[in-house]
Amino acid sequence: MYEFDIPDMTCGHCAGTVTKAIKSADPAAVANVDLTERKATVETSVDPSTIGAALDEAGYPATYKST
Ligand SMILES: [Cu+2]
Repeated sequence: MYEFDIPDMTCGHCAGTVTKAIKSADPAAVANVDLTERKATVETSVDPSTIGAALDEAGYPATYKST
């Protein structure tokens, strides 16, 4: 499980885009997006940098750590 900090995620539309980006990187990912905290916890079997890159590409640069 990884926790992504996504500072530019500010509204429901952003949260939708973020969810889509995570799913594009790993369709099997289980993503829990917390808009208030501007974070997403993601359960994935792919390398988290792949998800980071997809978020970057979607316009939401993120940092992540393993939890
Ligand atoms: Cu937004």
